Amino acid sequence: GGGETSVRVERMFGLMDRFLKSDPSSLQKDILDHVEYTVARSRFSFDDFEAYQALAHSVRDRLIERWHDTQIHFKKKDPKRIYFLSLEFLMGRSLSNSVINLGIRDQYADALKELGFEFEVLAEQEGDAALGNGGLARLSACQMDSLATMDYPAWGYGLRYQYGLFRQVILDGYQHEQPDYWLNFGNPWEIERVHVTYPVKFYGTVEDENFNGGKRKVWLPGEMVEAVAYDNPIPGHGTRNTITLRLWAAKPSDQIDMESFNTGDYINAVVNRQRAETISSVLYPDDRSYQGKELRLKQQYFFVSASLQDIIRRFKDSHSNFDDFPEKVALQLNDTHPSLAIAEVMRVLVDEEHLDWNRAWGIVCKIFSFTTHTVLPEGLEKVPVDLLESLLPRHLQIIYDINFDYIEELKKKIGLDYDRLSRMSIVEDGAVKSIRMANLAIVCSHTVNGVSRVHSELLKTRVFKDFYELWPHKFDYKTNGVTQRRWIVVSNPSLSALISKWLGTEAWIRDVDLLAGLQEQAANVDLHEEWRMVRKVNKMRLAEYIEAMSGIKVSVNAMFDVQIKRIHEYKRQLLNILGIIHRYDCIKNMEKSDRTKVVPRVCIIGGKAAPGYEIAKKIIKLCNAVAEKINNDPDVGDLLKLVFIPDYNVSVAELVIPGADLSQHISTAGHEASGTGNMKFLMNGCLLLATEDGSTVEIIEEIGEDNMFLFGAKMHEVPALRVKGPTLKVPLQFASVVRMVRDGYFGFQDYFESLCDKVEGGNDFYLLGYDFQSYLEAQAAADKAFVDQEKWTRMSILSTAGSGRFSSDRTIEEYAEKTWGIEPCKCPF
Ligand code: RUG
Repeated sequence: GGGETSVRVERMFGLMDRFLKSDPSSLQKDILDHVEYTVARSRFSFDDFEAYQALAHSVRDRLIERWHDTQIHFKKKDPKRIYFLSLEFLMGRSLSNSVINLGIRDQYADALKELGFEFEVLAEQEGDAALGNGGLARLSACQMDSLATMDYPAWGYGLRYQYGLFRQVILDGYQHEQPDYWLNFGNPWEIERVHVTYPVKFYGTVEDENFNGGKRKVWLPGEMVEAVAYDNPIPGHGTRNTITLRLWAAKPSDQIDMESFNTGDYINAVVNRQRAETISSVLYPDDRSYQGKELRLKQQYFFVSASLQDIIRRFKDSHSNFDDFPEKVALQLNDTHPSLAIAEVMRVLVDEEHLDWNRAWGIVCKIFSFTTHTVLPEGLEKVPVDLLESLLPRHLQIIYDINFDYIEELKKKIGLDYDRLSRMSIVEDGAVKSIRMANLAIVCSHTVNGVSRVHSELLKTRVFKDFYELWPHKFDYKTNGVTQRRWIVVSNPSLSALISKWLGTEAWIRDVDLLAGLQEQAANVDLHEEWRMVRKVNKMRLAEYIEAMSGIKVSVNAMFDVQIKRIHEYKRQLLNILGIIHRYDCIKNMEKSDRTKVVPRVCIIGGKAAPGYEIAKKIIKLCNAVAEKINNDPDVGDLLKLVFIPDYNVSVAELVIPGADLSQHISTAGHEASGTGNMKFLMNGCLLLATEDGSTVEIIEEIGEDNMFLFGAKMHEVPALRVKGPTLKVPLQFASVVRMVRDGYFGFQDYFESLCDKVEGGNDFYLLGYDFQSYLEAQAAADKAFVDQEKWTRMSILSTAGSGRFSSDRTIEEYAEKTWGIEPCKCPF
């Protein structure tokens, strides 16, 4: 009876602390309990890694508590929710970020100290969660942090790859890839939900079935796998809200295929079932060449299907009419990777929920929004029709039907302009007939956005021009942002403390516009002194890391000049290296007495090349070959060092960015959709040497061009320069540094030949030769500014002060208000 239940509930409440306590002795007891009972080591003997595990579990308990409350609160309030679908999330480490967002970092540090452990040392034990390639994936992670902090009712959905992005090992200067089996030692930051599973179907046939006097389509799948949820709680800062990143893992289906078990080949039947797991086994390490691989398509559909089943189930828990769906659900497509979701929603509504086609289409048109992250039309995904037909036969039919209706409408609007119709079609007829995923996403989404203002301009005037002319209202831009929690508070604690001290508040951690308050102090000598001190400490930390990793000793008095990002021709790491060769050559040819005037530099380059991207791999080798030469040349000494940091990832970035004086964002204008590294350096008071590309254009507007070092062809000049290509005059210095590489000055003459060919003889697509002169001038200006430490420090302070606009809090607020139509839903404390 009711009385009995309430006695039981009361008893349960009595047994429970409402909130886990966070005083030092409670934390110590928790940690030791986890050592003993979770990690199963004796509390009298455990090492740093075991201590980290126990610590992580104790933090996890606190996360779970908040997470439960948040989910219950969301359920009760039933607000409109945003579902962020992304095939990639680069979360990096979770420990420091979690305790900082929970507001209990100092308590943990004190508690650990008494037990004889350093918080920072234990934090170093954690490996990165690297379920993504680069900018796009880290952006998703920053946005999750902002969604949680700003109390939005949000869910992230993605794939739980068993192998994250490969580990990069450098042997003899060459990149080698090793698997990242990141789950080897368990993952305390996720919660396995063995009961949250959905079947996902593949292959098979589509049949017509009689239904209500008419016909309907039934998909008879040929394969079934199970998607199991793994929940990663994402805590907000200064709020109890803790949202969910739900990642799916593939497991063999519970529905036993009797056929294969009855053949008597029991072992093989089991082994076949095991193959299901390969779907979520490995992240594709190539961030922009789509090869039409079946496994990739399977991954996309697998995560989309499981996520939508989950989303629809949640909707149906409290609603019975699908017409209300758009009032409760917003679906964000992070690039084209999840765009099969469009066909899947149609399939579920029509085939399973039996809505008529038009009603379903009306719903679909209101729920999807699409972000594209690329500039190049060839960067857009295409799926061969044959592949889709065999893997997802019903989805292909649906896409054809969508396309048919859409093209009919289009003809009414634009007439029979067949060129344009064929460009705008979702289906591409060609040698390989294929589905253009971007076109599908544009046609079916209510908004399409680029990730910086100039990127959006390119979309409107080039990449998606036809669509923009048809639906101008669909297009807008949301300039990317990064979270200051991770990129200042977690990774640069001394700068964080300094900022709070000078602003007299910590409120900037949630309201980053307050950083502008530093502007008034930009000339204050006391601030200058403290600012330089903080920067020096960070440089010392970085110098220690460099020495430990490469044996190279660097001087902290030198300018630390950093370029860290994926290796791509358009990002022009090669321009950087050729500039370094030029600097080296100048020093070599200088009178000894003149060398005292040289501003010492430590050039740091880091980044991974996609395993199949030959030229990018050669760039890495060249960097290492040049480093070998320079670093061992006694003529040069501390005046110039070159360091290639292996296995660049989120936690390496957290160490390198605070220690950088100068950072390079030097893509050929018109190629970087946005860039987000520039924002992280800016926040940390690092000066930018950059081209006017992507979001850098907006950074210039915030801090002024005097506050950075700009160079290079402008975006509108690039197309004409390319046409002129072979007739362009290239500076002598450029020819001469390329000659050094060609002539084998750094060894490996044959190997580098094709690399040199890429930038000479009219092949210089990315305009390295054309931009070289102005690049060297920008570098010289940076040297000059560095000598004047007061000026430099002022510029540095103004960089941080002007970085407010580039917080992902601002980006997320724009999405929430303009695109998703959602409101905060704050869980009471
Ligand atoms: O290359 C872009 C960056 O410019 C951008 O800042 C980042 C986040 O929007 O996304 C990167 N990107 C693009 N990563 N993968 C792609 C392929 O579409």
